[in-house]
This record gives sequence, C-alpha cells and structure tokens, in this order.
Amino acid sequence: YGLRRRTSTKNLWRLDYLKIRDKVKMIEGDLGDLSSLERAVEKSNPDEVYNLAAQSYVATSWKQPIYTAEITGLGVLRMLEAIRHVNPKIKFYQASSSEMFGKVQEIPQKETTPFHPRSPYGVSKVFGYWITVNYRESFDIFACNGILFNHESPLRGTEFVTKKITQGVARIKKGLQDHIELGNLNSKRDWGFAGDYVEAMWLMLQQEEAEDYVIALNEQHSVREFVEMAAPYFGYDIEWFGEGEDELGIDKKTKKTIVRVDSKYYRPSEVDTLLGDSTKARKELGWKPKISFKDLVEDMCKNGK
Ligand code: G4F
Repeated sequence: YGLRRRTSTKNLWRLDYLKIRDKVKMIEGDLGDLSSLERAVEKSNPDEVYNLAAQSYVATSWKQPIYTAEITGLGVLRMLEAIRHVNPKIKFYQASSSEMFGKVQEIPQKETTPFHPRSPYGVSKVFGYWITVNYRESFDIFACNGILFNHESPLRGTEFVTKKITQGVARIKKGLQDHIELGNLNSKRDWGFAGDYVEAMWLMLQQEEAEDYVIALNEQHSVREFVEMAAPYFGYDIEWFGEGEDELGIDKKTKKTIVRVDSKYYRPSEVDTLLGDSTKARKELGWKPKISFKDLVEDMCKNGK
C-alpha cells in the first residue's frame, strides 16, 4: 500500500518508472490529518509502516516554516498516534535526515553526534527523530530512525541539486536550455544511491531490537565536483572562472557557459559539509551500498528525463 495526498492531477510516474504501479494499492491520506492516517492504517492492516513523507525541500522550509513543522515534524507524531491507536504492534520506520546535523559538531557524523539543525526543515526533522525515540521508550513501539544522508536516483525531483544538474546539462546538450543557475557550489554532501538506502530501511525493521542508524556512503563531494563529473557524459569539460556570485562554469572546448551562480539559490543558513559514518549499519545490519558515487552520477545522467 502507498499513502497518497489528494491532488487534482495524479503524480505516480515514479511507480511507472519502477514498473510497480499495478502492485501498489493507493490510499488517500494526509500527514496533516490524523483521522485519514488512522483509516489508512486500519484499511491496510500493515506489519510495517515507512514514513518517508515530508515537506522535504530544505529551501522551501524558510518560506513555509509552519507548514514544514506541521508535516515534517508533527506529521510523524500523527503517524505514530495512528499506529498506537490502531495496532501498537506495527513496526515503524522514520525517515530522519542528515540535515539534523546541520552545523556539524564532529566529522564524520554518526549516531552519537549532537544535532545542530540549520533550517526549519532540519528543526522539524529533529522533532520527528525524538518523538520516534520517545514512542519507542514510552509505548514499546518497534520504532526506528534511519538517519539518511542525501540519497539520489533518476527519480529525484527536479529542484534538488543533483537532478537539476544532470537534467540541466542534458537539456543544454539538446538545445532546450541555455545554462544552469546554481547557488552554493562549495557545499559538500555525502551522496548515495536511493535504492541502496531503501534496503537499509527494510533491514532496520527486520532486527530483534529497534534502534537508530546512520546510512551513508562515507564519502563527500562538493556541488562543483558533481557538475564536473556529470558534464563529460554530455561531452562537456568544465573549467571555472570568477568567484562567488560572478563564478561561471565554462566548457573548455566550445567556451559555452554551462553554469552561472545566482544568489537567489543561496540559503539563509547553509549546511556547509556533511559526511556520514555508517559503520554501525554495516556491522549490525550487514548493509553495504552496491552503487558507488561515480555509478550514481552516471545513472542519473543516462536515465534522467
Ligand atoms: O539537493 P539539495 O536541495 O539537498 P539538501 O538540502 O542537502 O537536502 C536533501 O537531503 C537531505 C538529507 O541530508 C534530505 F533530508 C532533504 O529532504 C533533501 O532530500 O541541496 C544540496 C546542496 C545544498 O547545500 C544547496 O545549498 O546543494 C546546494 N545547492 C547549490 N545550488 C543547491 C543549488 N541546491 C538546490 N536545490 N538548488 C541549487 O540550485
């Protein structure tokens, strides 16, 4: 079963891409509406619930902070309440985020690293994390937090930076777009393949004890490096000129401008650097990512749309 927010136009293309549309029964519900969640849990009668729903775009969380807190934060509590009322034996997975580490207190970040979120999104995720721990401790619900570092695939939404870059360069190559506008090129992330991370989520719920795990590739790259690695799939070789807002990424051969910096994509407070340490998950869950960073970039370049 999948929970789906009501919209006037259906947005199920990812299920088509994965060829599972006829295998998933959709139930209408909303993290803002407890009664709809209770009905969804009653109807599906699940053994496991995976809460991946959120207002998940960090930049929007400054524009819609209260909505973000309602859905990304309180939405977790509503889901847990639905489970507690309908059947507390249901196992629960909460999609916690490396954004909770924010202004990082140690490098690399692991399960014991203190949180210092830098956006309303990050603050809301911290609430979701702790309410999950609290329902585990208070009501003995089998509830786990996966603290996932950035996870990407060709299914990524177009506003996130990896998709914006891979789709943007593809469109430039086809003559559909002139250049890509980006914000902070120096920001560093630990990007892995979403499919590998989903396996880790499932593994967490198959353990004897409910615990929290960091899931990451344990490898870091900047936005600038991501551009440099994606460009060659479309025949471009990027060199950089200028600084800050005046910086340009230009193709060496054709001298075409591929990247321009636009300060409108800068964030009021940035998470400069994220690097995970997923040793606990690798040891205790036997989890190991199968797709490398290089393969991920290639997959997004070749299979994006
Ligand atoms: O792709 P992003 O928007 O992802 P971000 O903010 O790291 O959050 C993602 O990962 C989190 C896990 O750590 C999730 F919890 C969250 O839901 C989401 O999936 O931005 C990545 C970095 C940022 O530092 C941003 O400032 O890229 C930088 N960036 C530079 N130019 C840009 C752009 N980000 C976007 N979206 N668009 C740009 O033009």
